[in-house]
Amino acid sequence: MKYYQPEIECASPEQIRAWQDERLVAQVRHVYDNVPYYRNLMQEKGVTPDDIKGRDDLYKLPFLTKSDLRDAYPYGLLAVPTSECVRIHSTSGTTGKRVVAFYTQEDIDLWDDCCARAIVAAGGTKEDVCQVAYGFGLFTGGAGLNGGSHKVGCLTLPMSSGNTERQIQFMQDLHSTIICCTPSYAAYIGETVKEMGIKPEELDLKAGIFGAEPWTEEMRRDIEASLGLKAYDIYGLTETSGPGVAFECCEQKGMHINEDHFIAEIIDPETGEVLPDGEKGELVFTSITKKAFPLLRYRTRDICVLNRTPCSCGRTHVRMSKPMGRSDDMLIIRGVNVFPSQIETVLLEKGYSPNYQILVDRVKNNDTLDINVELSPEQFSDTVKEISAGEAALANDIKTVLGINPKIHLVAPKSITRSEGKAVRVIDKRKLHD
Ligand code: DLL
Repeated sequence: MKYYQPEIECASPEQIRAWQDERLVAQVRHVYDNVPYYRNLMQEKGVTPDDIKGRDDLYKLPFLTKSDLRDAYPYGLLAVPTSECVRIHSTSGTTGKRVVAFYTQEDIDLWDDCCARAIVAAGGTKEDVCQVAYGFGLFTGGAGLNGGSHKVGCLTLPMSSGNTERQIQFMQDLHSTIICCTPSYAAYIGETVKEMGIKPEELDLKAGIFGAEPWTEEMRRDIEASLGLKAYDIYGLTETSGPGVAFECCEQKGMHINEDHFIAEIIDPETGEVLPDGEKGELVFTSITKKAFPLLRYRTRDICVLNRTPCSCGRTHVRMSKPMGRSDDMLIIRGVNVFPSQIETVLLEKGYSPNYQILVDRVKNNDTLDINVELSPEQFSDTVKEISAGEAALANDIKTVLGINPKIHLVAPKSITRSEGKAVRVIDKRKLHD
């Protein structure tokens, strides 16, 4: 099985556009009639459902942002009666901002289809044993991949995250072939596999479906080596259902966005102007099939690029690049824009582990950048001289990329807390002083 829904995933661009035009018109009407909050926004902008005749009119609609979601919390953006909703999910709240999303049974069904497409694109079939080690509960990761795995017909292990040795035990006993979790948790499982004296080739894993947080190509290679699998990226957010908005195919040159359910735009985050395909900017999504919580022109804050060139996998849906950062997690340190992924790339290229922590502070009006980097047991050395030389060399490498000088602290193995879900890698203490 190469595609889960070939007639949709490989539809002609004209067919995709026709679906989008028709569904958008109906969705705008549905939202206008049922969501007073958004109707007010449209009225303020002087636009009515009659002005929206298709995708080309999308730009006329107002944007929605996370602050709208907070203002309308919890029921203000719900577009159907609660009696028609069957489930709620919510953001993990790593940034303290809670978003509550609602689903009808049909919404869940379509979401599961999106996740099933991702699993099949990673080579999944009904012969596979799929271990879902994303968190279950309010977080969308566990439920989404679990639903997708059922649709594909995989033998599904709803493990949730944590209890790493038990994960590995099940992986061995049940011969799991696919693992789904955050990339940072995959790296942790890989590390534990090694500590338990198990070789990657002794596991049956063939594919991993990793997402929910930024990760670099270097991290992909590390995880692939430590678990003996091919690692695939998957993207999504609670506001648009969860994982499965976009996913990687075997070509791994960007993630195909499920355009029969979502219209993607790239905008300039400063001006809100729509940018042409190929330009870098903030990703904006319009859900055209969701009924309970259908967000129109939702600003994700994720910075990326769209690519419409044909993909040799046969899928015709537009591809998005890996998010290059979020417009709201970009750090400005001594006036310089810094994305945590830039630091991670240098660390992994230089042979350090993905266990690190970035600490930013302000001392006497000057920004400080400290990076704790954990050494592997092999790298760990007792001589202060060697550690200092390593710190100086790494500081220099990072300065070459960022243009500012960090203070590096090479720390002992296992001294940085591992993540079982989304890793918290940046601690910006300046926010506490402000
Ligand atoms: O993280 C949904 C998800 C679960 C995606 C499992 C993939 C796998 P939220 O908790 O609402 O939802 O966080 C959404 O996470 O706006 C991105 O900034 C980030 N993110 C999600 N997937 C990726 C990815 C889930 N593949 C926010 N690469 C998004 C980079 C990602 N960042």
